[in-house]
Amino acid sequence: MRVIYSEDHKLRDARTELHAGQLVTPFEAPFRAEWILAAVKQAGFTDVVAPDAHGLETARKVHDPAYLDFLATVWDRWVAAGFTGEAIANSFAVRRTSQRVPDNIVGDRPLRQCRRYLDHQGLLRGGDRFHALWYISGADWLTQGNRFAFALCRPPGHHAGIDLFGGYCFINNSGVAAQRLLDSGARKVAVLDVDFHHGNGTQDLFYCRGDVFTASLHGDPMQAFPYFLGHADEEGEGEGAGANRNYPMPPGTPWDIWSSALADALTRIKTFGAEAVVVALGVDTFERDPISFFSLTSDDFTRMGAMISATGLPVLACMEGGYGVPEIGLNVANVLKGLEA
Ligand code: 5XA
Ligand code: ZN
Repeated sequence: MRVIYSEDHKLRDARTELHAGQLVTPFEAPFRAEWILAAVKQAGFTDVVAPDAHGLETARKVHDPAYLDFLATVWDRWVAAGFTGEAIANSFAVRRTSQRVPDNIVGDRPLRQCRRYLDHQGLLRGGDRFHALWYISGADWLTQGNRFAFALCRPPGHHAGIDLFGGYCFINNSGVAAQRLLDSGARKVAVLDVDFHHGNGTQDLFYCRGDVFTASLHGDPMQAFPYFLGHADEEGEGEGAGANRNYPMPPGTPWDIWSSALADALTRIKTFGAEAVVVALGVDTFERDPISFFSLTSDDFTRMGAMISATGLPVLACMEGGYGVPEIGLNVANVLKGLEA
């Protein structure tokens, strides 16, 4: 198991999060990666290397280049407009309004599109916007013939769509990694999202494509973020018809129900003909996660890794959610143990 990690993740250190109507200390914070790193090392995963620097070439194939330009320039434009707090939209283009993009940064399309997610909207600052996508080095490790890699990246990525950000995510790390695998010779790959929250961004990236199967196991969007995508009848369109699978589940979902969904997703990934699996690895399915409502135990994460491993496919796990409880590190380490068992 190659673990890919860089201290650069600390550059992402948001100040505020709008949660339950209050500005709170963000759940998605640098300590998470530090706790996870310590736990995976303690569990014996000591092959920890820094990612290679990458340009935006692969990201441009899954994100709108204009969106990437927006990310690259928004902070400077925000500051130039005289704003000092985190970049956040406070004015939205709702029904029966013009879709023209105003000159003022507050009206820029991606910034106001985040109304769809209405979540933490503080934007990356300075030079720290794109380092998370460097973790596509994990894809290269698989392409070199290795079976497992774990990209311990922050910020997470699975809510970042073609030209949208939200839910702490800006660049879709798993999606970029999947694209990298394809560019390196794989004909078909899968992104398996086991985070508690629906991978709406990943679904958006690949919804009309036939070369990436996307499956997401998550809290029912009728009750859980991101609310507006993640229903079972979203199955892909055009060339992607049949290549998206959602498994929304209710509060309290335990391992026996959750693992039935996982078994179904893995069967479909094999039938699809995926040559590798990128796992969007959130551990916020844990029973004591502070912002989620499933009931998985720490031992269940080992079982999860073993089930994914039983596909026989190369696996790149990319870090997504999991918050605020000491077990996040143990739970990630258990998935890695299960993969290698
Ligand atoms: O996987 N996504 C998350 O964990 C972010 C959830 C944000 C909820 N406000
Ligand atoms: Zn999550």
